[in-house]
Amino acid sequence: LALETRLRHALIANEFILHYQPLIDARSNRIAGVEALVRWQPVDGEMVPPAKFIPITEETGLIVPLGEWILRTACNQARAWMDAGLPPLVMAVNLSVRQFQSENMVSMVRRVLADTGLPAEYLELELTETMFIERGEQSIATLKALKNLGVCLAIDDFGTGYSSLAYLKRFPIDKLKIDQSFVRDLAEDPNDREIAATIIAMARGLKLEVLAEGVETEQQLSFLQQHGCDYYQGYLFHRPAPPAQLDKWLRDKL
Ligand code: G
Ligand code: G
Ligand code: MN
Ligand code: NA
Repeated sequence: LALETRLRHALIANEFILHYQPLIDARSNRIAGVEALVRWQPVDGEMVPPAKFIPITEETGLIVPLGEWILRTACNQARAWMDAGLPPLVMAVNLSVRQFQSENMVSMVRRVLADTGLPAEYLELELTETMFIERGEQSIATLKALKNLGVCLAIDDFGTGYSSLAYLKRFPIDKLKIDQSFVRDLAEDPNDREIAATIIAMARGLKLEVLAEGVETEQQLSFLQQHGCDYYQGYLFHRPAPPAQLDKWLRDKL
């Protein structure tokens, strides 16, 4: 069967699942939130990573209903953790370009927040720089409408896009997520150290929060600490995991 047809069926058959990866607050060393990461778990097959199917869902438009399912499931999970008595955590959800540019995006987010009862301040939407290259004015309008809902806006994979930095002063952004390609070789590559340090300094100057992705070693962590990074995410702390596996960790670390 064509992959597109299998993916449409997978959405109906409820074969998608979300894993969650903790985001660590540098000051308290506790969990500030989690990022939702989608996987496809066919009933009779191996788990498929998003890189293998998200691009096809983007091309076919299936990302719009899938993206709504992801947002709803993530917000429900955040609400469930809250209702279970855990201190509130931020739920970070990735948006794709096609989703961001779809007509009813803002009303969809508003509806999901209302349906799930998650306060907007606990939802963080991860955007990418490529979303802003075209349709600049339209992007600003969408971002402002999202901000007006009360959600947080983060730039994912920061530093890898081709857009200009001008959007940083015009768009209502709250957080930069330093792409893991700059974190990976921090110990060996002086250029990466310079780039990471500069992004952190720039974020501070612009009064944005900054998170480093892909933190795997104590050495990377210590460099980022010295430069005043606000949040970390990476295998050093926790891999993306199903919610049941995170429950105990969340109770200890929140
Ligand atoms: O989860 P992984 O660990 O393999 O994620 C790989 C990439 O897939 C991420 O960098 C992200 O761009 C994309 N991705 C993962 N989950 C989602 C999601 O829920 N929505 C969208 N649009 N992209 C996602
Ligand atoms: O949304 P984004 O493109 O940032 O997706 C994050 C991706 O990074 C996911 O695929 C996730 O599984 C992966 N990831 C998270 N932590 C680490 C890490 O410490 N090392 C590596 N190599 N990948 C990571
Ligand atoms: Mn992300
Ligand atoms: Na990223």
